[in-house]
Amino acid sequence: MTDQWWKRAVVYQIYPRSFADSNGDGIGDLRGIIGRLDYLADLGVDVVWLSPVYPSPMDDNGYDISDYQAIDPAFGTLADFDELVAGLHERRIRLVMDLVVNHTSDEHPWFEESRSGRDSAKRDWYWWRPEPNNWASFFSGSAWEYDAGSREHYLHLFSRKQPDLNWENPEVREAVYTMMRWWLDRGVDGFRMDVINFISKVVDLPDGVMRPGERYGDGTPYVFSGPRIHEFLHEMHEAVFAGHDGSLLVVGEMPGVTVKEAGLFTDPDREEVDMVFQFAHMSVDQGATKWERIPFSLPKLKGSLGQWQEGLGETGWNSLYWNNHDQPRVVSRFGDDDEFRVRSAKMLGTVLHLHRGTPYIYQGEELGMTNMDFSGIDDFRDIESLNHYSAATAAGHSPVHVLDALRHMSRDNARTPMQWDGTRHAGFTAGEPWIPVNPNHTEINAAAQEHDAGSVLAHYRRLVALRHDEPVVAHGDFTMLLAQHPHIYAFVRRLGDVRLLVLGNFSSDPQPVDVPDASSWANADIVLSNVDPVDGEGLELRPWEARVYKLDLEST
Ligand code: TEU
Ligand code: CA
Repeated sequence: MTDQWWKRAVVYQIYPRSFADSNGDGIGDLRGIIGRLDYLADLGVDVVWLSPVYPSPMDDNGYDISDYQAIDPAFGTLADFDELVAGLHERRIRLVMDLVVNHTSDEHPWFEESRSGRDSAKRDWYWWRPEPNNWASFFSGSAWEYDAGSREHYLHLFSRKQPDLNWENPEVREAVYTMMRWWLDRGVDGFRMDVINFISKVVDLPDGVMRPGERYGDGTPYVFSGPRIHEFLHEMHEAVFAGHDGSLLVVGEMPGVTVKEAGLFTDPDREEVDMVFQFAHMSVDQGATKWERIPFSLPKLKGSLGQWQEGLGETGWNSLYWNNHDQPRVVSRFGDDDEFRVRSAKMLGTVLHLHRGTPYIYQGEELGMTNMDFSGIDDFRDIESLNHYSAATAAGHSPVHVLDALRHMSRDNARTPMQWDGTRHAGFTAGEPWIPVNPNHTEINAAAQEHDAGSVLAHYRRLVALRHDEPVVAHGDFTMLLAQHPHIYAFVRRLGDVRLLVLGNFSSDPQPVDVPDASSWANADIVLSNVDPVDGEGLELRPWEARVYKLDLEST
């Protein structure tokens, strides 16, 4: 088995549109990232995952690609890209690109040729039907669009400008593998593969179940991890990754994936992917849809993450994340973004990063950035949010109610500009930002935390260092404790004679902690905490406190 270096790695996700703008047009770009490489090196991360920077009409901010082998002028040039790769590699940081091949843009030459006529050579590169089925799009409305020119409908699980590719067609697969090899030859170190478990569909596209009150059916049972998904991913491994003797990182984003399926996808012997992004813990505070909030329950969150720790304990591997460009900020969601913002941000990072798996830091998470207090619908930019607003209000939901749901769950909460300093527009741009900067940047910003040992940034640097220095963090097994405790997250990691006890208080009240054989931890060292421990107080955690004990049986 190749050296699975990514088990010791920490990944940093950059959403280029909102990271750093170098030319004052209010849109982040590659030269902006190049200007911040030392910041990433100081944080200690091993990999950068770069969300899409390819030419795109930007209907879904780049997840709608019209040319896979170039850079969108808004982000820069291929020369800028090569300079970025060189700058990262100089700092021993690898670059993982975003691979969006479940669908293309409707302005991609492949689709333009496909829609040019029913007998087009690329007609079968997409899903065309005389009549649509009843499937819903993830961005509201039908998953089908009528093309007047060729008088048929095409499938688009996301926006109508994101037609789904037909992976049943070997020409499509070969074209994708050729493109992937082109980027690897250019020095790229792997891929984050967008909704990659959607590429194999049940080919007769049966109607989905209609939920009461819904206009469209749920097609996901015929899309999630379809009949040929393992065949396609293994074929891709053979065609693209096999020659790279494990030096790459390949992570599949897989909405709806089960623990069992993930065990198959990430089993090294099966040569499919190294790890997956699963979403179970991202819906613990959601009702039937992401817009219907339900009260947060810590036992439910522990139940979900615990199940994945156990399920992939022997074979396979987990990705660990609270945030990405599709989720609201975790400190506002599961933490306390007011009185205890700094402490809860550190506690959430500690609890996540010490699980078994590869942790992902989303830009700004290491600063404790919060959700945005959006004033009205005009503040939003995200197609999913805007489509939901118009669909929900058209269906009679009160705009106030829908706006409230958007404030909590909209993806735009993750997409407000990176807060580099306290100046106008947070040092993100000298121009007018494409989306408003969070006014709390005057308090929450990188410059203020750079040299502050008590900052969230300093704590994340310590977290990354702990994974690099303590093999138990990367390779230890995982045992959940106090699974039903409503406020305490507690677990043990073990590797040989070394044990870690990780404790986190998810409440604004002090919490006594009664862990099994507590006495054995009495003479353990505290290797990380977010509140200066007071001696002799036994195992009681203050509000939002995190503490990590290390016991080395060999030395005691
Ligand atoms: O996201 C897929 C996906 O699962 C999200 O749409 C998610 O369900 C939703 O946003 C949560 O609310 C990927 C990309 O990460 C996302 O940015 C793209 O919009 C989407 O695919 C289509 O490419
Ligand atoms: Ca720019």
